[in-house]
Amino acid sequence: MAALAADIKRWGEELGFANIGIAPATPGIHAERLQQWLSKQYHGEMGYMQERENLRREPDQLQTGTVRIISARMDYLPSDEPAQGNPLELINNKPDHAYISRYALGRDYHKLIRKRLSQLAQKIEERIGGQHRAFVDSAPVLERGFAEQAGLGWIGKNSMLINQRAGSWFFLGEIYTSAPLPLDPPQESGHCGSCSACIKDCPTGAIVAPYQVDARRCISYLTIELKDSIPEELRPKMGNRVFGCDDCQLVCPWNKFTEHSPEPDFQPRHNLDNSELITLFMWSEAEFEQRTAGSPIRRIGYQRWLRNLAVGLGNAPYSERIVTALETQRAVADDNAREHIDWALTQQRSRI
Ligand code: B12
Ligand code: SF4
Repeated sequence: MAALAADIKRWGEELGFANIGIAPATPGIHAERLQQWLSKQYHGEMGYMQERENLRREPDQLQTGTVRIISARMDYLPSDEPAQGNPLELINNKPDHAYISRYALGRDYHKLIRKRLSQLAQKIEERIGGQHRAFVDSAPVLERGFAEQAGLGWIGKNSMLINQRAGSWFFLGEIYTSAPLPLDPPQESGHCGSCSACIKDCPTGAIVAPYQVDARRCISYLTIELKDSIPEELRPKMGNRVFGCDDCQLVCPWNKFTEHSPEPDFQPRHNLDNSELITLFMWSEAEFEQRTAGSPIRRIGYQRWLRNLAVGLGNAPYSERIVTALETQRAVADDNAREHIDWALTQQRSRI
């Protein structure tokens, strides 16, 4: 089993993973923390977090016979992307430009990571038989908890898994396996020390206590998960962040040590890292469908894209071009998007 574990790590590297670690199939304290988080209703409209809670707590229920979780991480920051600095420039000094979170600039990671993990699972099966199943993100898996137990990093005050060498700009994925592989030691936790930059700089105050994110206030949730109206009191705080949010990673000192991704799939597409809000807002539905094919942005659909961009435009300095764009797109917006457009028009006109 020790030789197999070494091979799995080598195969993982060959498949583009930055690190692989092995955890027990018992989430322990992480399951209790999930329970606390749910009882405070921090999951908001993400009903799937509550409904499949037992599967998160008991890996064996998700995949019978699981005794170990092979946890893997893959860096995603594009190779020419600075880890800190420039993205903050876009947020702080270019309010008429859109900020799209770094993970969503290129192709959707789910397929790529699941495919690579399935290839790894296949190699394990060829070697020893048994059952080995790959998961990434959308499955009921406590990914950060297992990654911490597998020694891939520690859960920081912003609740991100942070790696001492690579910061937090990476995705996680797992293989649930019936192979009793030797366990990796967890990384020593608590490297955040007295730093609380993420808590202080979160635009909406979503990190309500160290390690606890109230998703209902998190811009990532508001722009990607929430289907209905974005609470009005939070809209001005969102600035130009129109799909996801990275502030709590951009200010994290550990991200000075970020490793960049060599994956061509994670390179920005369609100038999404440097576009005016108006340009994206004026896309027709057909353009949205075509330009977001294979991107994580596709998931929110055209109307929520308009909704989010309308909030950004409402927060931008007054411009006649913006008012005209809002009035034009009002005609194709559904009720929800239109309500946000009307809010944005009121904001714009209040600045004349
Ligand atoms: C639901 C979800 C969200 C929600 C809720 C986020 C949250 N913090 O819970 C929303 C939509 C807001 C979100 C946002 C983002 N997400 Co998200 N999300 C998930 C998902 C599907 C489940 C997370 C979960 O279980 N939450 C429940 C809470 C309880 O668990 P947790 O966040 O891991 O928190 C742990 C600690 O905070 C700690 N804890 C909690 N309470 C307490 C109390 C004390 C006292 C202590 C000590 C500890 C502690 O214990 C928890 C369990 O270990 C995972 C994928 C997965 N299947 O796991 C991706 C995932 C966590 N997201 C990811 C990413 C990239 C993001 C964003 C960066 C995307 C973006 N740029 O917009 C943001 C980051 C926001 C943030 N600071 O968390 C990555 C994170 C990779 C990493 N390096 O950590 C994951 C792993 C997806 C993936 N496969 O790569 N996400
Ligand atoms: S992603 Fe943005 S809104 Fe969410 S916790 Fe981090 S800084 Fe706050």
